[in-house]
Amino acid sequence: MRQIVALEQCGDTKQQALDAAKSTMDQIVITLIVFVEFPMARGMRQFATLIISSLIRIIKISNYREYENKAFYNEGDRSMNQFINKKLITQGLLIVVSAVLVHSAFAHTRLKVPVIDENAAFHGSNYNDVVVAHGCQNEADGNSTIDTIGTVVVFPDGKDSIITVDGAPHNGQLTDFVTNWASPVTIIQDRSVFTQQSYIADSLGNKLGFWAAGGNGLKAGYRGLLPFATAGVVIDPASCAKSVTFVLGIADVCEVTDSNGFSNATVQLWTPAVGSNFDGTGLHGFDSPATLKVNRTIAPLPESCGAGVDVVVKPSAQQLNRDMKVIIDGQQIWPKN
Ligand SMILES: [Cu+2]
Repeated sequence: MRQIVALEQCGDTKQQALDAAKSTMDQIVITLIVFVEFPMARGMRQFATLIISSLIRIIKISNYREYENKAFYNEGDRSMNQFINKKLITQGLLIVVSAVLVHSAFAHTRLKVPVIDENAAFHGSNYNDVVVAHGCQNEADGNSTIDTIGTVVVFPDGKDSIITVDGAPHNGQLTDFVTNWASPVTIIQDRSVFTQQSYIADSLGNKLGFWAAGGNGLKAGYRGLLPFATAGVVIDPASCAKSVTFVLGIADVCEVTDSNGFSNATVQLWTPAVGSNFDGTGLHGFDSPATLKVNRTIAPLPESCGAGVDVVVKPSAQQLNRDMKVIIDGQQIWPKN
């Protein structure tokens, strides 16, 4: 039972996962939690390395405890290591296979196509979906059994956004790397999940996101695809960017509340923790946002750039506070004022 609950709550912290491992010696469940906790945007290779090293560490902890339980204590370190290594080999394959299976079954809300190529400025667009992964968690057993009634999706505006270059803060503008970012989102009309859709735009009319709500909503236990297109993104040929990753703010709303009413039962917040009203500190999905990575594929890197740099663009707290809203006929519906 404990295992099932742990699996359902894929946003548990790694420390919670480790604590559970220590008490139950249930390596597989814990491995899965660690697996889904890391954001995909860091790149698959780095991701896999992290997972494998976490796996080995966790297995070692629990094997060591098993070793202690079996009272091999007095035989010294050598027999302990032999015992642990033998166990590692027999457990490793099973765990990796399980982790891959469960990752696909218990993902957070993400974009269906999280990595795209650059696209020609005036003609291109990339078709995509927000994949709403699960509903909200009821308070009785923590399972995700509460239906989703709406979703709000916001891209960084590129004006007051938080930009990093290879992880270091960048004091310049997004235009140092991407020259045509203004109005990235086009809604694709679709009433299959929610019956109403509308743009979220800035005061100049730039379309920075959208919300979708209404109708019967998304039944818990089902997945929802919310289709949209992004405009062509072109990386400045003179820049050293080999990729630009846009971090989104997404809210899957299960019950309309004000921000004081945010809980795992009322909303799932997939936002970067930038100090906005939508950080969701301590809630499921904390600081685990969806991302759209645009790889440089048109102009080659200038030679002086060497290997090039990875740029990450997050929306500012001010932008999220301004834009993460559902407004219908001039009236703010979510969050409640
Ligand atoms: Cu989740």
